[in-house]
Amino acid sequence: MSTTYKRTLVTSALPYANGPVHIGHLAGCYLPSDIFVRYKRSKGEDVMFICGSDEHGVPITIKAKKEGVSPQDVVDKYHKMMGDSFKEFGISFDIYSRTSNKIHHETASDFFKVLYDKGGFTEEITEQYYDEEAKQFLADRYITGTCPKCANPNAYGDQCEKCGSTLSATELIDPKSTLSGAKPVLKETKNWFLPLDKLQPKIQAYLDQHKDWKTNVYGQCKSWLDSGDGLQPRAMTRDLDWGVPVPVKGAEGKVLYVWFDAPIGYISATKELRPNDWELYWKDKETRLIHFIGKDNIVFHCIIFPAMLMEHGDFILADNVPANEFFKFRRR
Ligand code: B3M
Ligand code: ZN
Repeated sequence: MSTTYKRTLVTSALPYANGPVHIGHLAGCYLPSDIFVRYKRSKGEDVMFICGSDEHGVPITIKAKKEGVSPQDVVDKYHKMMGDSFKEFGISFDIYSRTSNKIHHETASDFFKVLYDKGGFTEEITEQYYDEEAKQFLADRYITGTCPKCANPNAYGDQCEKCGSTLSATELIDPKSTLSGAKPVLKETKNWFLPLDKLQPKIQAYLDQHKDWKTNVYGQCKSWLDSGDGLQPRAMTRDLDWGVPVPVKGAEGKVLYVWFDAPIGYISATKELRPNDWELYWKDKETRLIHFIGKDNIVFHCIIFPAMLMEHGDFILADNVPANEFFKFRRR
């Protein structure tokens, strides 16, 4: 848009702390954002460059179980490794923070509370697989079974890696918990949903102002909005013990959905870096916010995070979301 801005806030996708940085991520996200920021700095502009490790989510807990260590051990190891790599590559973040730190937990928890108090969530009871031996609800990745499409006996509750089908855990034949080997049972659980269906008109209006975004980005957003029934409510809490605890009575043993807390990581990292004037970067209309991301993260940055920010109020929304393909290198 043609607005004149006083400052720019640039965020780069927070990489998951469960493996090293890939060359494809550098080429697709971190290098382009670094070039952009260095250009702005060279012109003497006020620009802030934010990144950090995304330290929650199910894959980290699975890795920890496999290695016989705690999730905190996993993220400590990879947070350090990735931070060092970015330094060695000369990526010039103003801060490289992490989502397991205290300021992030507080910021994400408060953010949820604000939405909750405004009636911004709907409560829904759904049936989820539960492991009676391990006494816990099972994320889709913790369930294996036979694929209903290709009969692969080792399909996961979210997808079959043999035939590539996306699955839901209840479709698996002979499901098994990977925690105990037990047959999981369906059990009711309550979670909090962001009613994206009701927010669709506001999101539509926001996207309508940004037809100038890259074609792949704008196109993907359009196809979400225009698909079948449009946007659907999405659970913002999970039955899991690793993450930011849900700050609500009756939500014991539940954490915020990793995609709820991770983008808030941009805000908490800014707070950490600039405790006294971080709000200038997130709430002043003369700040231009830009998210550099990989193409798999488009819906979260262009639909879900803006919806969260709108519902919260006060915050500015991204003016651009450049998303690139991460290159894949394959041995032939
Ligand atoms: N960690 C996904 C990824 O690394 C996710 C990005 C979070 S950005 C808030 O591809
Ligand atoms: Zn299959």
